[in-house]
Amino acid sequence: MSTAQIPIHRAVMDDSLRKATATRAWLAERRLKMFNFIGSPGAGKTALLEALADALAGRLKFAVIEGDCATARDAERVAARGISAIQIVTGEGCHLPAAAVHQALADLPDGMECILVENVGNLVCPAAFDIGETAKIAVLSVTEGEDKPLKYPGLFRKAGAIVLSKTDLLPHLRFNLDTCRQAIRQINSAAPLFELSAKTGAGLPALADWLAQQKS
Ligand SMILES: Nc1nc2c(ncn2[C@@H]2O[C@H](COP(=O)(O)OP(=O)(O)OP(=O)(O)O)[C@@H](O)[C@H]2O)c(=O)[nH]1
Ligand SMILES: [Mg+2]
Ligand SMILES: [Zn+2]
Repeated sequence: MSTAQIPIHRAVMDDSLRKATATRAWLAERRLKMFNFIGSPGAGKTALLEALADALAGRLKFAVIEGDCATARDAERVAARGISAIQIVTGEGCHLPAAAVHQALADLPDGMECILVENVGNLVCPAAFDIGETAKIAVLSVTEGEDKPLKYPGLFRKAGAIVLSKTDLLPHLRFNLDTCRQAIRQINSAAPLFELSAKTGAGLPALADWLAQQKS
């Protein structure tokens, strides 16, 4: 049985990679950069994009691509902040396929400098699928526990930047910040770590600076 499954899997991955490569070329032609935000359901990805609408205003013109199994709620939240947002509904799909992202690019407004993609809430699968992004950004919230980078290392290993979100909640939790930092560094010693709260705005300027400074 497994001999029949391997070529199918390979064909799917090859097709996905072709679409990601096409997206990378599309972005390069327009000197656009694209960041792929990945984290668990409820980690605070949309809240972060909402906060970045203010933090990046006048510095980096960005549009958003949202991925969710159902509803256009996240795109509506981002659009309410004056940001162009396209919703991809994946149904039972647990990650954004490269083809869907590539198709969405055509509907983005002109004159953008950056695209921020919020992937389907999932700590595992979206990390396995390249969508042609400039970098993946792992989003981990303090309510998830400090051991998650060790238990789900794939995303944290591949991330070009790591966000530790909801830091305003730290006084209310049993969460050891140093243990979490060590866990992150055990998996990825190079990626910048942004400890922030989308609610209070603490730590947000450092991430905004990093996004603005990245090359396309
Ligand atoms: N205290 C606090 N709560 C936050 C913060 N960021 C997000 N939240 C809350 O966390 C919950 C989930 O936030 P979302 O932004 O919807 O999370 P998400 O990662 O986009 O969720 P999915 O799109 O469903 O995967 C909401 O109730 C937010 O108000 C934060 O910085 N501090
Ligand atoms: Mg969301
Ligand atoms: Zn998936």
